[in-house]
Amino acid sequence: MERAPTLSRRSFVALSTGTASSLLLGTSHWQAPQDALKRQALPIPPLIDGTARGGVVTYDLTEQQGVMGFLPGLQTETFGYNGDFLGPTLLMRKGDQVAINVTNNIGLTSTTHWHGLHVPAVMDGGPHQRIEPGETWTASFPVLNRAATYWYHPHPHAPLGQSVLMDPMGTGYQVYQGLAGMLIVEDDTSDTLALPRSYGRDDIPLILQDRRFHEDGRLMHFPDDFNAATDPALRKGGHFLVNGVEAPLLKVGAQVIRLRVLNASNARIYNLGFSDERIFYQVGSDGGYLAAPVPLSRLILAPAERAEILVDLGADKGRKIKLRSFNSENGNRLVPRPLQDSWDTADFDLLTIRVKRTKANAVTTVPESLVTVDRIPQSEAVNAPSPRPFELNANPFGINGKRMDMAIIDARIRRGDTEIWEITNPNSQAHPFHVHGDSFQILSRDAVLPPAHELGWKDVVLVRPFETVRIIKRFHDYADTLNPYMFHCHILEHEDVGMMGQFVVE
Ligand SMILES: [Cu+2]
Repeated sequence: MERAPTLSRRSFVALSTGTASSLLLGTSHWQAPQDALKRQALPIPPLIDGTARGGVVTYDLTEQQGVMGFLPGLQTETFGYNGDFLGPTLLMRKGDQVAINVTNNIGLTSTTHWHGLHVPAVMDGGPHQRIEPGETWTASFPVLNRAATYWYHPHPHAPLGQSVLMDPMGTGYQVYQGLAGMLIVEDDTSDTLALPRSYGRDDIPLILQDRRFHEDGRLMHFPDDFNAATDPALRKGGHFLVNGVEAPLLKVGAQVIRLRVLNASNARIYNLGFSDERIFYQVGSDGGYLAAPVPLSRLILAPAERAEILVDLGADKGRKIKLRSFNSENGNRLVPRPLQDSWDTADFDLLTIRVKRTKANAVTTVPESLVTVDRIPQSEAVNAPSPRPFELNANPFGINGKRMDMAIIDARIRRGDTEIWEITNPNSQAHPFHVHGDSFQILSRDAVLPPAHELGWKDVVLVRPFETVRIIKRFHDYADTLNPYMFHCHILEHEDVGMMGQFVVE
């Protein structure tokens, strides 16, 4: 019997390395997502753990053009890394020195950003690390992050202009076309935890995305065929893809499974839960494990956020359970009425889980505790009495009254400092705020300690309408006065029109 690769070991066998196209390919036949019809199986992106050469673990990624069959009888032109859509899951080990070669074959200027990784700014893959068509860019860095689920995606910034939203050189366009992949870091701590760790068997990557199509199958980009008067100015849609397939089927054993959920949507916020209203357990947030599993019945996941959750299916053999987004419960609280589409306020299914027999060596219990999360003391911050302010502006889009300008450094931070940032959202729309460079911690939401599942390491925080959020972040290394890191809204259309800024550590 084929053995599933084990994430805790260096020596696992990559699942179908190099054959992303056979898994995430246009030969797939879309099936209407009704129970009467046969659902397509959830594709599992190939897992690659790199090639060790001379003390460096090397990964190769190619941004390329592809074709997918998302809709019956129609072909959709896409982009993907090493395949037609999305990309392989990169597995990294904390402490390793890695090099990632990224070749750009999409015919457009691009970049590739390691979302959540603690890397030098010049290796970050932000807007300044351009990869021109036909070129290869190599990012090399030591893996300093804790074990967690990270991801990678393009991060180009098109020059501001009237057509910036549909500019193929923007981040929103390139991610929507399919350029995104998961990145898993493991470390000595994760090795010791009694968590499901067989990639694709009981440790399942789930990349959530929504899409909207033209009648001929082309992906619809704002604003080419959107009606500006009635459509929200965002790339959203009513086709919900998980790992590139609409409403797929996952078969797992009657045991505890881990879902690594990544919201790789341009703009959609999900309110996750299960069709039978069961309790699930969040064990990890953007940048690490939580102190203990947090029982939840709902989990809001904003663009770019990740959550690792455990689902105990031990008593569910023979049952079917759906992972659903209960967006009807959001009402107008996250996306106000003029900006809503019907899926912002309706429930919809993302994934059907069919529970089979318990597999050998299955994890059958949810652990009581996980790791020690050292909360950064506020007294460590150099600016605790007056946190650095970030006001999110929506009319026009910007931060602190200013649109992103590639030539302007918006904040200079001293190496060695710990800072508190205060993010205020005076708008009726929620904005997921992301900071590059390393993980941070959330101190408060409207001066109140956040809930337990937000007390771990984060790199994106959803700032709700009229809310003030304080985060604390260390800037202890990688000084570079020339190369900035970004902070921005991770609604990609907002980022593209200028809801972004730059800071240097010096
Ligand atoms: Cu925004």
